[in-house]
Parts: sequence; structure tokens; C-alpha cells
Amino acid sequence: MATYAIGDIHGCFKTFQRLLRRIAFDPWQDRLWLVGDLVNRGPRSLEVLRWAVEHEGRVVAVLGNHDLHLLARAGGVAGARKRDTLEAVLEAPDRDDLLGWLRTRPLIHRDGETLMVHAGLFPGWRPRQAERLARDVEKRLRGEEAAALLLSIEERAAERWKEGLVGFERARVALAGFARLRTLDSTGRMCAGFSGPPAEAPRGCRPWFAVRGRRSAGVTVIFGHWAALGLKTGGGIAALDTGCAWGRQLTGLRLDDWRLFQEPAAEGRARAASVAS
Ligand SMILES: [Mn+2]
Repeated sequence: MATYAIGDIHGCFKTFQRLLRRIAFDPWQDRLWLVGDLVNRGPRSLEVLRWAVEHEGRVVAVLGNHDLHLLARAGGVAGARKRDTLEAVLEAPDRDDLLGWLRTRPLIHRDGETLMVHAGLFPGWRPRQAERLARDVEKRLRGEEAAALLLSIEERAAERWKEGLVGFERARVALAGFARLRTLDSTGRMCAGFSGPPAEAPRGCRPWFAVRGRRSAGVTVIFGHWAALGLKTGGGIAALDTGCAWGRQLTGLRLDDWRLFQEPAAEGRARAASVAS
């Protein structure tokens, strides 16, 4: 039995299936950790969702911002964006089952000293605190505040974590961390408009994992979301979004021995020009 963490699939179902063949994935024995953004940008989000639901006993998937965007569109909270490729899911006869499954995914998954999140952790968060926050936000995403939380992700605000936050505001800022965080300025505010490589970050903006004194440094954090960062493993992190939807690769990391597996994108390079969010 092995456990593989896999980067942002973004509807690249063909590449995903090829990667599973490459790693000789055994659905009876092995487990998959998916870092989120299963859907959008690539052409086959519907197939990815159906596969994940069919294999739900072997799959742990955390919610990414594009998964949340799909839920926002399905709920009438958000309209279509220019590069959305979500129509097939929204029009599928089994959409309610698929969206119901997606809506109930966690924001953080932790197994011992390994923690998976889609985008990142605010530097002030201890792992236990981040888990408690995730459980709180997950509950709200299933309740009456769901629409307002989904809308907050659409608005992409430059949020800043503070210990004194309470209630909905606390949940909203936490969700921005889980689903959208890349870099922060020296005051701890997200440099929200920036999605490029770290070397091109605006002055004073640092990757969340590079902030000195980060309180989650005691666990290994597996994440995706940042295609322009690319593959980065070691130093307590594994960044696995290698831009499958941009014509690059889909990456799998075997958590048992940290061996890497990469599959070139089979979906072509039609959208390779941009690597924004
Ligand atoms: Mn993302």
C-alpha cells in the first residue's frame, strides 16, 4: 500500500489517468491525496469529479479556489469567468451528487506530521489551530453562510489574519488562507493580486512558507495552487502544482518515500500563455 499526493488536476483527466498508470495505482490498496482544484481550466472536469466520487474510499481531496468557484457558480453566487470550462459539470445529470460530494470535502487533511491544504497557512497558525479553523469553515460552507463565504473567495480580497477575528470574518479570512494564499507583506496581509514566481513578487511580499518563525514549521505541508512556483520539495513543504492545465506536467509524490512521478500534459498547450490563479 502506498499513498500518493497529486498536484492540481484542473480537469486534465487524460493526464491524470496516465499518471495513475505511471505510478501503477492500485485502487484496492493505494491512497490518493489530491491538493484541490480538481476542476476548471482543463477540458474534462466532469470526468475528474466522477472518477473521484467513484473512488471516494481511496481519495482524500481538499477544496481549492476553483472547486469553490464551481460551487459558487452552481449556487448562483458567481457568473462565468472568461476561461471557465465548467459547463459540462453544471449541465450533467449527476451534477447534484458530484457537487454534494465536492461541497463536503475538507479544507485541511492531516495524517500525523503531514498536513495537506490547497494554497497555504497563515504564518501565525499552529497546525492544530489551522485544523480547528478548517473544521469551523467547513461547517459554515455547508450551512447558511455558504453563499457569503463563496462570494468572499470570488472577491479575492487582500486578507490579513489576526488572532482577534471572530465569527464570519474569522472564517472568511481563514478560507482565503486555505484556498488563495501565496505571498504576504511584512504586515501579514496577502499580496492578493500576485500569482507569478517568487522572484517577481512585489517588494516586501514573501511566500507564506518562507516567513521567519512560521508556526506550522513542525509539520510537513503538502499544497498546490501556485503553478508559477512549480515543483518544490524539502524544507518542510511539498509544492505540487506543476501547471498541468498550462501544458506543463501533473506531479505525484509518493509520501512513503518521497519519490516523484511526473506526467507531461496530454491536454495540449492551448492555454499555456497564462499562469494566473
Ligand atoms: Mn488554486
